[in-house]
Amino acid sequence: TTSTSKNRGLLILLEGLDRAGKTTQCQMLCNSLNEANGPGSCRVQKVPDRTTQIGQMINSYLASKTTLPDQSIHLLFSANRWELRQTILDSIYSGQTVILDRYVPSGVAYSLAKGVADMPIDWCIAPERGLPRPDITLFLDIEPEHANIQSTREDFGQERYEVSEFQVRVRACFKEILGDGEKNSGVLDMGKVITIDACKDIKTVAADIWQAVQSQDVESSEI
Ligand code: FDM
Repeated sequence: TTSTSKNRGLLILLEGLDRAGKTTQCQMLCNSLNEANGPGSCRVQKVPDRTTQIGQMINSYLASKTTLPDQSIHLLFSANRWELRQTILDSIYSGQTVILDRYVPSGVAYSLAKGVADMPIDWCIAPERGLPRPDITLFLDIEPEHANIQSTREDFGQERYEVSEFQVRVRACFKEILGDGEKNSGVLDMGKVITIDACKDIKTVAADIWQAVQSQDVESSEI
């Protein structure tokens, strides 16, 4: 059911709040898939990609070194994904599975959570239309107040959005836009959406993610 039996790789998205363990779990899943399907058969793509020029603008905004209108930073995050579009498609159609560490749902949820009057949900989603659609989205769910237990990041609180009350609102927005369980039950079509309890220990979460990916019968349709 996974990439080896198909002529294209999978697009797998891991989403969740800051400190949900996404980066660790992306790496663990990637290692497992490379073991199962051969070295290089899978790679992780961090979003935002802070290495591009747009990524550097995003980075200085997140570090509060620059200020930007909420609309501008929203569009820069989206533009950063559009920069990645072709390399993601190239990887997938060459047979490589790509694991995304954040993507469109973060773009919509973090902006919506700001509660800006002239940035309603359809405005937030509009620039995302046409980006590659994940086959499967794993939402790593945590209670915001439990966020730091799992984290390997000791620098939490340094960046702009790393404030507890804001994280509570982001979580509600994630749930609104992703829905729960069935395909297309949310506002965004992010493929099959599966919620993972990310408050469990790292190995259990990794096993739950592995099982979800294995049990997923992915269509080999166009992305
Ligand atoms: N973020 C991330 C957004 O606000 N919009 C987006 O489109 C994306 C991809 O930026 F606070 C936020 C989410 C988080 C920060 O942090 C990126 P990490 O540590 O690079 O995931």
